[in-house]
Amino acid sequence: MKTQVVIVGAGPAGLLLGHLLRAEGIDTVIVERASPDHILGRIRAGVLERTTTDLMDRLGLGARMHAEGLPHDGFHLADGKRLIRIDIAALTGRHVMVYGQTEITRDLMAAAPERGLPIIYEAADVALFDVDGDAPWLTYGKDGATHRIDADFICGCDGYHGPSRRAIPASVATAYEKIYPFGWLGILADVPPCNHELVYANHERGFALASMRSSTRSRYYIQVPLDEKLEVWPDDRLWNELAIRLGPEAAAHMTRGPALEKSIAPLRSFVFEPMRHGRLMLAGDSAHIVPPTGAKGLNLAASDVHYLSDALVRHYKGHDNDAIAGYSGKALARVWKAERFSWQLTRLMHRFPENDAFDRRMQVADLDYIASSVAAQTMIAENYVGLPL
Ligand code: RFL
Ligand code: PHB
Repeated sequence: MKTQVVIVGAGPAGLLLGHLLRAEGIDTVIVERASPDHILGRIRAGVLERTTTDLMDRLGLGARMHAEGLPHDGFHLADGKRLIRIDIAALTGRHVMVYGQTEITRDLMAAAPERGLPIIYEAADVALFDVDGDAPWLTYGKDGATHRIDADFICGCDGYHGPSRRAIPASVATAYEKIYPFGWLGILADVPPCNHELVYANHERGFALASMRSSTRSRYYIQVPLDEKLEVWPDDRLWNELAIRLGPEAAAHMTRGPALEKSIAPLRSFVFEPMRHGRLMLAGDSAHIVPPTGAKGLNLAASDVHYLSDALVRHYKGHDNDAIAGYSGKALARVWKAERFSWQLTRLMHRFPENDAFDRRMQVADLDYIASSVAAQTMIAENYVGLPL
């Protein structure tokens, strides 16, 4: 098979990119290792920046998001004594949208056939070839045969564990990484949220987050040690711990219910530079990871794809050969700012095993300062709502 652009991975980055290219008449094929059910069973992001919702609107695929999503004008930082409200609407004139990654993915997957965007699911052993030449290609296995796709460009949207980044020689790249000594244990339950906005809590016993997917479905997280086993957190113990860490106000309004899903995710900061090698471009988690504290991962995937689709359209339509070369620099400038914010908020809100009493007082002083300073709140709000493209 021959196409103009082949995309590896049908997560949010790959699906958004595929639709944006198809909307401009560029022939595009997506190859994805997993099945549609597997992809839609992954519970991940919940908070969308305007950059991300704008892309859905541009594609004419935002109707369900606007009907079912919840616009949020603010969120809270809890420090054990009080809730500090960050009024993002008043401070920035914008809001964020609570709408699950699963739902965005469902909308994009459902619209693919009618828009002429082929997605080859359950494609095994994807391998990339000649990415630094003029005619890159890839192979995959399906139905007992090996298939080949030739393309002008390969876009690696295959997440942190995918093969695309590994096709770039270490000699031309630099990877920056920070592994945190804890993970997030998440629970999804069909119960109303304890607060109509998100609550990020810094408690002596560790971080907790109260989030939601709708007015009847809640998503909560607690910080746990990296080697924690799910079995030691039956639902009752987890609800009790959430009530303690989120504080009395949230606990008073917290409804408990059976877990629909429970899982532990490690926290990592990671950036791979450059995001392009020859005719292979990386986008989303394949090139960078942020800890989830700033709700930036999916939104960074969307901003990468904004820059990348723009570069590919200018290449094909504007005959601008420099557009592709400029992609990595443009994307990375925004990526590093989101890395900074996610790292800073993670440090502010979590208990690190190596922290001593002084470090703890620094966190408390930081939160006190944020509570009293409009400048500090504005810094947080403008990053949370998403920096301009
Ligand atoms: P994805 O979603 O990982 O998709 C990559 C796709 O590539 C496929 N793939 C392959 N396909 C073919 N061949 C191979 N060999 C392949 N290997 C992998 C995979 O099956 C998959 O379908 O990456 P993408 O598209 O870059 O999207 C990134 C986001 O998924 C991620 O950044 C966010 O989920 C991060 N994140 C959050 N981001 C936000 O913006 N706001 C949030 O509130 C937020 N909360 C979160 C999060 C991530 C979390 N976890 C579990 C890591 C909360 C959590 C708990
Ligand atoms: C979520 O609802 O899954 C969520 C919300 C905000 C975050 C991270 C995750 O910062």
